[in-house]
Amino acid sequence: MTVQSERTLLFVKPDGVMRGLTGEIISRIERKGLLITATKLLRLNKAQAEKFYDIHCGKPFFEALVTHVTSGPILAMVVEGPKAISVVRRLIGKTNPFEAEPGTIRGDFGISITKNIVHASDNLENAEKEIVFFFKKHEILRYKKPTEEKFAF
Ligand code: 3AN
Repeated sequence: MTVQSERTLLFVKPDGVMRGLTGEIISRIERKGLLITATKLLRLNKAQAEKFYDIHCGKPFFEALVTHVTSGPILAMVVEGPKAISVVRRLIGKTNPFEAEPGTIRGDFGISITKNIVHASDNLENAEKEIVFFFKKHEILRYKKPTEEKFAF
């Protein structure tokens, strides 16, 4: 069976950055065996946040979501690996941290549905759109883990 390598967009929200959880989150991604191929610390302005979350425009939580995500720095990254989109979604857990399983990022660290620590793309189409939203092509690197390289001894 061949498993498709995918790329997905993950960002640590301002609550996660300001609570000092970026290292923990990166560590979980790395320990799972996924590859981080781009990363950037930035702060979204209101227009950017509204564009990123335009699918939620008009929903009752939209304003709180935009307010939170623009309240401080976020750490965005491109994550690659076998079935990366669904694997990362499982690592982060359900949207509502009160329902997210212990062992997931939201289940372990979240206590608010607005401040739910991380965002991750939920399907292939959105992943590609979201990667382009944050990163230019040249900012995404290609490399292999040492364990995947063939070494000459
Ligand atoms: P996810 O981030 O798990 O993909 P989405 O895309 O449905 O979830 O929602 C985007 C963000 O909007 C969530 N991360 C969360 O912060 C916020 N959100 C979603 N649903 C609610 C809700 N019912 N009440 C408050 N905030 C919500």
